[in-house]
Amino acid sequence: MAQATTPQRAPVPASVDVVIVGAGFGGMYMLHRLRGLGLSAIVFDVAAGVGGTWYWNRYPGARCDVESMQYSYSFADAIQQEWQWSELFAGQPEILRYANYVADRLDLRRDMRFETRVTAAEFDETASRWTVRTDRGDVVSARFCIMATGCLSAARMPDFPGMDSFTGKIYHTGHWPHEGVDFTGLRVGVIGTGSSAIQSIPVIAAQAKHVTVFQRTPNFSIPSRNGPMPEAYAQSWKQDYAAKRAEARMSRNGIVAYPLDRSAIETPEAERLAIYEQRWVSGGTTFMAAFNDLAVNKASNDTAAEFVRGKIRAMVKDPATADLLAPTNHPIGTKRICVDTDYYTTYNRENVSLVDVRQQPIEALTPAGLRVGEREYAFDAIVFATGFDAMTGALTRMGIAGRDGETLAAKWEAGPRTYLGLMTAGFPNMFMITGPGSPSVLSNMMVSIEQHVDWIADCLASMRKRGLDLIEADLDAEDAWVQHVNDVAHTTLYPAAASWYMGANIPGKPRVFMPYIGGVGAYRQKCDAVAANGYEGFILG
Ligand code: N01
Repeated sequence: MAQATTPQRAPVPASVDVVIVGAGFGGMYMLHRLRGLGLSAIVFDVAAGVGGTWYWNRYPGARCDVESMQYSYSFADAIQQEWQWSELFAGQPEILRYANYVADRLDLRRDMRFETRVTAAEFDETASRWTVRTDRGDVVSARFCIMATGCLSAARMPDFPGMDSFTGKIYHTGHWPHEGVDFTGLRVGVIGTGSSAIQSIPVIAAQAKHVTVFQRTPNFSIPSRNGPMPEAYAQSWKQDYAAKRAEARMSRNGIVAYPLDRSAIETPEAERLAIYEQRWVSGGTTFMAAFNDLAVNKASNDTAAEFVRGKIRAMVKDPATADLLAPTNHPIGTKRICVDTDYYTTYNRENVSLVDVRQQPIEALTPAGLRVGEREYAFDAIVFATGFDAMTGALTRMGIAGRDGETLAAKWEAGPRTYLGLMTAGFPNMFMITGPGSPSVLSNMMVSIEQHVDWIADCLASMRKRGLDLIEADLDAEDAWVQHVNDVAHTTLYPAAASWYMGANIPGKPRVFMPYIGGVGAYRQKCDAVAANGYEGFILG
């Protein structure tokens, strides 16, 4: 958004131990840990405040699909005891309030500079330091650079012909206006049917004159069953937080989900359906933990997919619309499963219609709206719920250059390459929080963020103790890890879907399964073992 005047900021130091890019939950906790080690640090963020994802994604209905009691920091018991969540699944405004509360509580902002975009980070081999530049003319020298840039922060806008010709308003869910949008009486087009669309469509439909949804790929969505937080439920978590957090850290997805340790296909049908029904009634993404083989066995997966398709057909009155909404082109869960409030039943409203753009894509925006084939649709506003250049976009767009001036964008041209998702060879002293090759987006991000931040902080402390000041991923270790990430992904059904996990949503992006699917607990053990073995696979100097 254009700034009339450049906002005031506190001075930026010329030299620090660590530059952190990003003031979301990753950058916030990283700063806190670095302070605890007595290291100097500065955090840059293009936003005007803390919160990252929750700062930007202010679209109507934006809500976390990990339960509130689990989607929060665990590192400070006082904070987790005193913060009160009002709903089972917190909405964006409440999560942003929480981020601000933590920032206040830990006095984080004095080392943060907002409305400042990092435009370059270059490694100076002679000095073994990073030079970080910003769009406000800052030049900072740092021993370490930590990228807390988020996995879903680089919004993706398709470049339809005629984009500039549309005379109505254009919005992207990932960059929603802070003052909100009133759709009352308007004709609204929504492009996309991923998590953001599925959450926002019911809310927009309740306001707008008419909503037309353009769907390329239908998605599986599970009802959230959100509601006010029962006091007794919150207390049961708070009383047992230490044990529950420990369980989440060693779990598959960083969520206490009580997975059933049995195969779907080997369970008699009546019993299997009863289990699905029970998960459906309790709601949320833990539906996928109903059996232990839904991600790896197609026949088992089919039973879950068919169960959800049956639910969609039962909820949506018009059979043709129900058919369009029932996904058949990917196994359930292999595109990020969605969680909703009244999504499918919204299509029973008179003022909502669905347009299939799989065979016949959106061709162009026009002054009045958009065109699909011969047909033009007229709108007052178009909402792009078209997602993100996930996992790599924020990093490759930043102007990062390592040894010999090699850019990260060039190194990752054929797909991201990291060791443990923490570092990439040729870029010494540059860490990533929840980078590609780590469980990140396949997990409760809070759990994965804390694990990475703790690992990095402990690594820096260990280096200091040993008098070391350089760490870099070893290329062989990186190659082996990339291979392992790939091998594990291909034991699952995930690569069968054209998902953003695979880079498939960005034209020309290499098709590589980017996150690590081996499980949060197993991954943590691997990272801990690497550290215990003297940072095996890293070159230290
Ligand atoms: O983005 P998406 P999102 N013409 O990439 C469609 C997290 N999240 O912002 O599938 C027509 O999932 C595209 O179609 P297709 C969560 O991890 C979490 O919704 O590529 N359609 C797709 O339907 C999530 O997965 C929460 O065929 C076009 C949609 O746009 C991730 O963020 C809430 C198109 C994009 O869906 C991203 O979700 C929200 C075109 N040219 C988000 N281009 C919660 O915690 C794209 N599409 C609840």
